[in-house]
Amino acid sequence: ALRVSAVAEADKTAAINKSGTSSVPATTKDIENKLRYLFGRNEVSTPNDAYQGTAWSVRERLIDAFNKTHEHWKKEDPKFIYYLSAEFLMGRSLTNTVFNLGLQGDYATALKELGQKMEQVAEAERDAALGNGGLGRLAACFLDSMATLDLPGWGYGIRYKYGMFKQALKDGYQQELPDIWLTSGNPWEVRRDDVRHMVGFGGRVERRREAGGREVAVWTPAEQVIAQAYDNPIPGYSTPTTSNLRLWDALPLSEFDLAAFNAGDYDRAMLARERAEAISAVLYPNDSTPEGKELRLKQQYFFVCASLQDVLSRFKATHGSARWDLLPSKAVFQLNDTHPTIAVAELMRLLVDVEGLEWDEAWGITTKCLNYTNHTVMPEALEKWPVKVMAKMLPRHMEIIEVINEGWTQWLSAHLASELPAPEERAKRIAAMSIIHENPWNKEEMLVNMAYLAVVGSSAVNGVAAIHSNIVKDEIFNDFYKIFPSKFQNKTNGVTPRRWLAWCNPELADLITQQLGSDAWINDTEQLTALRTHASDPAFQQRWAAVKSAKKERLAGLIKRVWGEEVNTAALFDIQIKRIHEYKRQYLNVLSIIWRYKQLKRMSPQQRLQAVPRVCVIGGKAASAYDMAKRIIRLVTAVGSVINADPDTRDYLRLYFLPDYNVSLAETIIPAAELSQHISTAGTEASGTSNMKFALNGCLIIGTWDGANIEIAEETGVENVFVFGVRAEDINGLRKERKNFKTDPRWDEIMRDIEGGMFGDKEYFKPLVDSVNNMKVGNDWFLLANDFAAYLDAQQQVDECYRDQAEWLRRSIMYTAGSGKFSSDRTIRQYAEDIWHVGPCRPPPAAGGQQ
Ligand code: BZD
Repeated sequence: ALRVSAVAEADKTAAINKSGTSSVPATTKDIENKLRYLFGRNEVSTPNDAYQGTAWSVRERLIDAFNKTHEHWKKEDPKFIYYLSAEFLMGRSLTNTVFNLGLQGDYATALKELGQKMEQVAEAERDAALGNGGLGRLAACFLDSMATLDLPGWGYGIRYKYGMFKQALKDGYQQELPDIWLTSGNPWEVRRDDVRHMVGFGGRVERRREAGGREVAVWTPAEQVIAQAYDNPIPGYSTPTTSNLRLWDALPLSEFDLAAFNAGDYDRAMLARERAEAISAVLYPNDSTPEGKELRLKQQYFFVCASLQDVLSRFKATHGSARWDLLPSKAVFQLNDTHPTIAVAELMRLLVDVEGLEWDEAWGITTKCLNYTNHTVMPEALEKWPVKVMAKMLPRHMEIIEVINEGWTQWLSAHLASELPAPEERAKRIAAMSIIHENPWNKEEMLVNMAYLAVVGSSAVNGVAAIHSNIVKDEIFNDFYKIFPSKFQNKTNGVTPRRWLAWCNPELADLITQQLGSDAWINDTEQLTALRTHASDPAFQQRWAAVKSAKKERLAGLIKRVWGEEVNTAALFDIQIKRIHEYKRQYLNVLSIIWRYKQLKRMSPQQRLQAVPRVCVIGGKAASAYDMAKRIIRLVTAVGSVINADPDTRDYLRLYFLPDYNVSLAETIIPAAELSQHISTAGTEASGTSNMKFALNGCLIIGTWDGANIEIAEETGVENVFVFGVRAEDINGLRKERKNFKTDPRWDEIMRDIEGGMFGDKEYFKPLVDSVNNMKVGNDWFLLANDFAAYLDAQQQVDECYRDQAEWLRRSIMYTAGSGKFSSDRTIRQYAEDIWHVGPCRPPPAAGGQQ
């Protein structure tokens, strides 16, 4: 007989027991069967059991939708988008899949029958963390929107065995643990044993003359691996469309070297296998400085080569090998940053060496098919590979890049002849725009500039927020912009309103739906503007506040689990969650918390009663080799332990570092946030996307005039945002004058406190203090001292506003109401219209389906 957990009501248990399995609804039975036959477990007794049974059951519905969509797309043969990205930060899939497919009723009831709650069951899933941060999560939001908008398109990437490391704290310091996410199987993927491609590395290139007299390059790689496809179906919301994320796993050509094995050399027998598997083994945990390791280039080429072969072989199957001129009308590739830029050379190689096209024809096709998105302006983040490394690993590609660069610089020379008649001037400009150039720090070394290769090889180049796209045009690629102004575009980022409001904050979503009279805002977020007229309505504000309170309670529960401490849920919940980086200035946040603490200490108990209580939360991972970022984490935990233990102030101020920030944690934290911090030095954060998620959930922003903060302020009303700090156009001047800058006395005091050991660990914090205090050019690069006083003022305004709860709630509603623009549906529509030139292609509704 079936045993259900104690939470199930007695009558239900009786009903099930009485009639055996026959009264159990089909879905319940299916969940049990999956658990029984796939895992050999006879009862659903834990949320994890329920998760496994449910996920494997949902998977079948998902695959049905996937198959129907792809049958339809095959028949219609529309133009396809291929989103090439080294990272897809998908997070959990169960809730999103169930809701996007409209199956929540079925599964919620079935789980209830089994004595389980959908919410808890969903928590048993491990995050798919195949990305670092913003760039990877953007790719995931884009897949959701493409499917929801019925756009034929796939993501292509790497199936890392180990994703983003898990972060733990040990004595307040970051510790990195491996992310072993595939151990209990992955119900959200389908291995395609019939989809495999060979990928080669190294070796040599020879010339051969073909029968017709044409000279061809023949590349004989020294090493070959197999790219094995895994498909991850991507369900759209409120549509039968279910698209695909195809990820590649690297396998050895043969299980092991039999000759070596027979000779008794077991280590050598396994070597090729290990080398191959290393390629898709682990995600590089760096989110801003490129990892110059050969293995990283190998990863990039591995997934690009497999993906392009895959697309070209499907194209050939439909259109034969004589109509390559049609390729740009059937396929468009988006390069997510420079990581897949080797695609420029690889597409040329496939068209010229393999398919036998003439160079010029191939170049015309290649540049029509490719587009490039830039995500960062920081010079050290722009990827460059030593020519030596590239030539050794990808000898044919290096030749192709050299030929591309020759053609490019020759063309430039002619193009610039009238503008720069003096030969030295012209040579200088050409050198500055050359794809291959000297390493400025080591004249001996030549580098391939991947961003320049992407710009030259693409039809469109875009930044990810208005200010960022202007910096792309006016600074980092200005020489290119002057020559090809129409190539450069802006596509302000967006986030999916499904995951980031409807599914992660169903209480707020229900309130909005009730107020607007329909849930149509979920795929038409512009409808949220109608909330503006209710922003000052006290009754609506009260209901709005009740939702926020419930979410704060939940976050308080999480803090309790992690830190063992109760927090005051009437306090202002102040959050900064993102990768730890000097430019994002978590350090500045800590400095202001220290100042707040010192002020509270100086007050009398009577005065303190007037203070606005705050619970500050900081979360984020530091790249393993980023020493300064790790020191910042330690500063947060050290300051937190002093503040949280102080009986004088602990009712008014807390600081907690929440370890292992990831997509799922964001889904809990963001709905509970009242104030969120986006305080990067102006001109450094390309866009930011968590700012959009917070705004969507009615969270106020304290931020600099940077990235998408600017556009959020425009939509929300700049008077509703706590904006502070220097502007991007003043940064260069201020950096030069930094040594003459007179720091605020409050700043000096705090620096003395940290140096003097107020938070312990003074030796460890010394480099942090020095990084912002030695008044030589280049120090305090991110201008914390310049923004410090303005930041404290803005924090003061936050307190004043919070005292007036009606005003705070009005603003909170205005943020959600102003979020319409920041749906990734809008972003994707703009890519589809302005860059991809791809239209929707919706499969017919499933028989008996809800859509
Ligand atoms: O991309 C981020 C930017 O910093 C954000 O401002 C922006 O909102 C998002 C999305 O456009 N960039 C990254 O996340 N970059 C990386 O993660 C990364 C990863 C590997 C190598 C280099 C950068």
